[in-house]
Amino acid sequence: MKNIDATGHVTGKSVYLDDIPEQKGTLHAVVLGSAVAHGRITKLDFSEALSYPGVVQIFTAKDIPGENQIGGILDDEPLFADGNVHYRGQPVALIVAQDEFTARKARKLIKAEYEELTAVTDPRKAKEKGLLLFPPRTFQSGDIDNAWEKCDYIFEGRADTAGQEHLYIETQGAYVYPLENSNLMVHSSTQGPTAVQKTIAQILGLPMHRVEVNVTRLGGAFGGKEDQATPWACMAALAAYKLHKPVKLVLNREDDITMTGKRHPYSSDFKIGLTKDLKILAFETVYYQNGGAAADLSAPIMGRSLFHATNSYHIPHVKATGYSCKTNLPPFTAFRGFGAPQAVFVMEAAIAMAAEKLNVPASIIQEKNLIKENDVFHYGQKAERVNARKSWQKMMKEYRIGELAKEIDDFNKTHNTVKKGLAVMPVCFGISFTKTSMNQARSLVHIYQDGSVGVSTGAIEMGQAVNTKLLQVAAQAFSIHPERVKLETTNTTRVANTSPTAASTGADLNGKAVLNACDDLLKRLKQSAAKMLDSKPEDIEIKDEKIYHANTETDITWEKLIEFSFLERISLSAVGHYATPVIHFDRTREKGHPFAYHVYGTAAVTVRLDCLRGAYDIEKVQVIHDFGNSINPEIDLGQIEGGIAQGIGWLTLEELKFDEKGVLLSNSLSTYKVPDIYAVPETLQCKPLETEGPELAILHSKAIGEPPFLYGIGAYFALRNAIRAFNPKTDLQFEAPLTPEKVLMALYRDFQT
Ligand code: LUZ
Ligand code: MOS
Repeated sequence: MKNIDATGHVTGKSVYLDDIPEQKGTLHAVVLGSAVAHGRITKLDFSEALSYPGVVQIFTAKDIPGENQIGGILDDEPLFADGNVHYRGQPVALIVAQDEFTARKARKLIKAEYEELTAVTDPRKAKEKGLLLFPPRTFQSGDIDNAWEKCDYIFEGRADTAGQEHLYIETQGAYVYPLENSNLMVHSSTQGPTAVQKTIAQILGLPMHRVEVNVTRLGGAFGGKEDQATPWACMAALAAYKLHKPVKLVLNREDDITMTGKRHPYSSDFKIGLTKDLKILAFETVYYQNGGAAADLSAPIMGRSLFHATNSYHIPHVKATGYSCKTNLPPFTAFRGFGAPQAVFVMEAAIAMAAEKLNVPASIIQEKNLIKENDVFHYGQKAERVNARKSWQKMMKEYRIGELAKEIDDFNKTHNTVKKGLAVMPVCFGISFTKTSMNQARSLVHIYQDGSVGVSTGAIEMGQAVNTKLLQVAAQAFSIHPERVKLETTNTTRVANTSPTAASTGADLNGKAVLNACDDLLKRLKQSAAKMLDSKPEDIEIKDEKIYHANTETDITWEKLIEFSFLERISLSAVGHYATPVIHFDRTREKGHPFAYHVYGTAAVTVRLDCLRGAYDIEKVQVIHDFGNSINPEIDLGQIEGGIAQGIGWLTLEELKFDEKGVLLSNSLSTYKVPDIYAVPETLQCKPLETEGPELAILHSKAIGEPPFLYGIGAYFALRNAIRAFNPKTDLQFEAPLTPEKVLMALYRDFQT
């Protein structure tokens, strides 16, 4: 089954926000962001801007009829700055004009002055000053304090990862127009239409039912639109509501990069204790998360870091503590992996340090400590249907990694200025929103009189092809041709109270809700077929658009059955609801069963390093991935490839840099290097670990969105091994990204010929 969007994408006909035809009289808006990272607004003079021809109105905090508040979890984030500013780019005002060019011109004519205060950009400094977004949180298992004396080796270190720009191709934006009675129609490029609806209602002081949010698809999101699509929709809605005019607000790339949050930078400490036979007995870590200027999703992101503190390993004594630190940077937000990649990097850094100090390959420590069936994760969930070791072993065997390691050793012995490095990267990712209540979804399925089917869900199509999967689910459930099924836009009046499409759960939650509605409809259809055939519903089956009675094909087709059912006045519409069973979590003890299941896999990453220039290639990434029973292997492979490229970019190329005054220096694609075709692996092989797949995965097809991102972390450690093959004495901190510049310096630090 091909991605149903493939032709539209290739021919440029797929509809994104900016392709929606503009209504007559549409106005355009741009946002004025704070020029300083921390301060007080002392002057805001709009007079010149307002008198510029074509400018309609300028809105600020005082124009908000409801609450000036957009915080999704904590009420700590105003839509427009109210006197104080907390990061550079923080929205201060909205300029609305007849066209975007005029609005931009007018923005330059605004006279804004600030009394600048000291900006904090470093999370550890923020922690010292007591600037925390939330109280710290600790996950603990075993008895860490008494474990250290049982360890034969103890190593301590620090590991830092930088942030990451989402770089969705479609920037943030919204288009809002008033309907009758000043109700609002909102088109938004959001992963969370309900969040947009709810927050607009709060900003305008309206009940939610007066705000309709519609989403066709997004040009990428990666977490950046889980809740940071909301403010722009609120601003457009405010202007549309106040002016009774259609208003469009689409950020250009520069505004988007400077005003929105990114992946959280983390600075972390770790301590790892091992026995003589290389069992990890104890692991302690402290994460200093750079949260930015407002809470946003920092708390659940820290939560996921704590859950993934031990990656795919079972460690009997664990203590992980997280500080969400408040800094004067844009509020950092969800990004593919949602805090897990940062934590997994720390775990792998600890293992790498132990391996280097003990002069053994890291893979020996990794393999020895992989989690096994019935081990208990440090948060209390028992590990079931564990595929950590199986995927490891299959990877070793299928790709002959033992031989590869030897070849690389030989290569390094015979080459002086080119070195190779290998790293093995096991992955374990928990599937479910960590907040149990978010694990619910609904669908609305209509069968039309002609037998065609319309499916609405809360899932957002953002390029991951969730709509294709949902279409497959409905077509399979009814056993009808996929062409009979259409995926409708995501709309809050058809499917209400949606969770964002996030946490890799889009296909699982919404797919189960679709199945549920289809099952209801099937029950009704079987009753009606039984009536047609003067039989019992239990004896009816629908297969390939034919009705079977007692396993015998009849001359009743799907179309005939639908027509008959309609005339019988049977409802051909159903709402499906799904709430993940089994999961629960107790925040007071930090123990429970938060995840429906885990996704496992192992990758081997080979890099080739030019030791004269510091330039490198990712030669090979070889993966065994646990798809369960993939519903669409090609789409899933696409997610693996994209995730790996994005992970490699995060740790080797993308250098998100703010200066000490909180100014983003890497604010364009000329200063922020993202992976291109040359940065992706020359060879990328991925084979499935053949498993049944859990019942809680949609049709046993495991969630795919986020887990593969973690394979990219292997590139960092492979590169590190290549550097050390050239210069074993180098003092190389665990500091990502490992850009070519840093690689070059590391190659020649304390270099001895
Ligand atoms: N979003 C969220 C997520 O709200 N909760 C989560 O647990 C999560 N996990 C991954 C990605 N987004
Ligand atoms: Mo996400 S990081 O699943 O929005």
